[in-house]
Amino acid sequence: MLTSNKQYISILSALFLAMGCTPEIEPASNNISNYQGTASITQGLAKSVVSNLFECKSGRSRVAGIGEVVDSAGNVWTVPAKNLFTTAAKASDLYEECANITPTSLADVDVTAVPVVTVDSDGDEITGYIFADNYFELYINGIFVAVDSVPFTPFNASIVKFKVNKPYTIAVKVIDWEENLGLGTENNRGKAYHPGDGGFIASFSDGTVTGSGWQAQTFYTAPIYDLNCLSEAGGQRLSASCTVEGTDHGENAFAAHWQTPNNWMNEQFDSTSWPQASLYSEDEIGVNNKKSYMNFIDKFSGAGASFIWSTNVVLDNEVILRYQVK
Ligand SMILES: [Ca+2]
Ligand SMILES: [Ca+2]
Ligand SMILES: [Ca+2]
Repeated sequence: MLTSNKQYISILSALFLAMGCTPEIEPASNNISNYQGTASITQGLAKSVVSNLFECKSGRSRVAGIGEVVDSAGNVWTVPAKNLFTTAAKASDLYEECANITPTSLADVDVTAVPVVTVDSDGDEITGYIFADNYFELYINGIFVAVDSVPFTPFNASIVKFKVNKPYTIAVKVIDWEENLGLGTENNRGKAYHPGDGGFIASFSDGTVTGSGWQAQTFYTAPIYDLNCLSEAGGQRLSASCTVEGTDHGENAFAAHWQTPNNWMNEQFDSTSWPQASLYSEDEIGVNNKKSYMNFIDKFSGAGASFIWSTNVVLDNEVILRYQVK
């Protein structure tokens, strides 16, 4: 069985040579038309459509823009992902430097001020504690609860409340934001095109925590410098063999896009083919120096929650997470 375009090309090349012909096939790494996976591929910088979603009133933040990039079939892709930041209700802040909300622990947070979203009017009231690198949109049984109040940086933490009966379904869109729109990178660690990482952790007052029982599917993977490094197995969209190194010359990077289903947040949505979430340590996500995480660690790893994402926490930049609370 042919496992890669590279093998296919080398076999074709050998055939051509045996026939006395010169092969005229470009390496698949440079040629979108040789890509055979299910993603739509774009190449290069997206056109900026929103220059910056978020102004940090107190302190500094990275520019959180939105872009559009067109694939070879003419389809327009929004990067880093379609989102509701400008229009939807923001989650209450546990910690948000730009708004000068910097409590040292949960004891200093007025949790009674957090609005309660009604999913079931006779349901139990549940409180959720959330930290996302970088941004989340939360739904319970398809009912919208809140979006993250900071799309990119600084790192913040959120608290939400909702009333629901078990069983119920948590669905979260998470975005690892990017500065170089469409390229999956940011100016960081001394490189102009550094691929930042994601990560999501949450606990809920009914004992629900993020972990390997959750599902995680990716919808946007970038930067990709060699399309041969992408593969798929069952429902998995894999990029483990793609480089995660930063570069000063990432302007021609490829990106892989998959359409998000319209009803991904609904209880009835069938995600049975989706992969199980991958777990990441606090060291891997790099939260040990972040007060927005450490000041509430009792509600994160201290509550038994793990950081989750898809299989590639660096390159997968739009991920949807789902979990049914039984
Ligand atoms: Ca955030
Ligand atoms: Ca990334
Ligand atoms: Ca990030």
